[in-house]
Amino acid sequence: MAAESEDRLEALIEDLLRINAIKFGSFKLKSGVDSPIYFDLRVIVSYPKILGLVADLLWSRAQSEGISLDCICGVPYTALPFATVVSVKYGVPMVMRRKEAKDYGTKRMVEGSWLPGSDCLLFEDVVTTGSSVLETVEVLKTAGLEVKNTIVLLNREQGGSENLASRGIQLYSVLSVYKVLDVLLSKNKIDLNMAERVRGFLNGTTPDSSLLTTPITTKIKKRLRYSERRDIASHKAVKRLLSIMEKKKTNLALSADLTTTDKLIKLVDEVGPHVCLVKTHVDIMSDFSYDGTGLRLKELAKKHNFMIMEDRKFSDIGNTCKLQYTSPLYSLSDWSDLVTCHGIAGPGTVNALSDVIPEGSGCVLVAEMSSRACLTSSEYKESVLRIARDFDNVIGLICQRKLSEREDILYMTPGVNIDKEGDRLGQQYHSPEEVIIRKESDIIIVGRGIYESADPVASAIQYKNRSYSAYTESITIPEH
Ligand code: S5P
Repeated sequence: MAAESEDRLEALIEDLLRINAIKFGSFKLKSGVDSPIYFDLRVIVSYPKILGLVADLLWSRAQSEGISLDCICGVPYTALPFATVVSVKYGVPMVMRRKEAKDYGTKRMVEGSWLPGSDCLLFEDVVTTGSSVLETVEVLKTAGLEVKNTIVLLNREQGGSENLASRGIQLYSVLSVYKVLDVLLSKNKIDLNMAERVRGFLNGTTPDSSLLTTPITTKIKKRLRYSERRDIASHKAVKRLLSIMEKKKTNLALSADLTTTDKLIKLVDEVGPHVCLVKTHVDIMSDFSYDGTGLRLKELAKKHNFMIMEDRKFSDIGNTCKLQYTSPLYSLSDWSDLVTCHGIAGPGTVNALSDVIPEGSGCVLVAEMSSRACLTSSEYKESVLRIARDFDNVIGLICQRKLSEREDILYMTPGVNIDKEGDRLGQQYHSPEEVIIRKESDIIIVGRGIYESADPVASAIQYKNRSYSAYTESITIPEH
């Protein structure tokens, strides 16, 4: 998923149900097949607020993917007003595809003004197989426009992406049909029976085959296994962490926020066998020393096979961060594999750290925070994602959910606790299942849930088992 505000997406899904743009029941499709779900997004045009929200979400998806374009076009008719509103709101030139050629005058199939070879971004309301996108692409190409990217409001996940990719067109979606089901289920707008009926229909039924241009190969979006992710990843640290997660069967990170070396080393030695990563805050310690703390942590990392992330949250201008990272007081590069970094100062921070972080180590960018009323707006998250994309040494994100489609980086989520909903200082907690299954994150980061428990090892095992089972559950969706 792109870095859209989850709230806006959930609000849109509820609005679409309210205005009958999404319907549940029994509907006969063109193919004669009975479908338990039906989308009619044409009605959106009569609801200006919803239309405005749709335009915002489509445009922000284009921005977060960094799509370069000269103009936009909506597949007629439903996506035509979507493109128009984007054009007006964001000052982007638009071209308009005619459905029928005029029988007098110019006989043009595309209206507007553009230079030959201009990049045109296409918007569509719903994609099933992608056939209507392809039809419009052909017309635009004939008129001298290039189309490499399409953004769809709702992807039915029935082969459209693969079909378009085979024609060189990348499809991005704002919503997937599975997301719609999850949100409506969580808000009690549909019951489990209906959700299962629709899932069964989507997984097991061939869509309107008369519309297919190439055979469907994938009908269900399957979560990739750690081993598959490892093959996709290019950064050594990502490969290493995924290998540890697979070998030790753990996606738990310990946030070892203890203030003395003795306590820290004892906890890490006990819990080390159960975690893939230990996260530290050296600046909260009263007695940190390079030999006494840093190097001992490094020995334990070797002994128990985990990686170390110093949660320094670098956030200053590049030069200062470089000085902080290389300060001999901490010698971070000698014992930590990863460091966290904010995006607030722009790309300069990561850029400066790239000069000093050794090969095989990397940065984890804080894109989203767990604290109440934090300031990580969707625009901010999108900018952080752009920085992550621009720098090879960014190996992952601190976030509350899987914020992008990228599979070559890791999504790590703090704010996890089985017993509490939060603390008195604004921390907000979720369960391991919520984070791994519903929010599709990779790693849970747990601090007080482990080190403040009466039996930290037993608690770590409990978090590990629940979080890893959540992962195995989400990769074992049956394929059809
Ligand atoms: O958004 C965030 C980012 C981080 S890195 N929220 C967080 O809580 N963290 C860190 O995760 C925080 O600094 C602390 O070290 C840990 C959470 O600790 P817990 O005791 O609340 O589990």
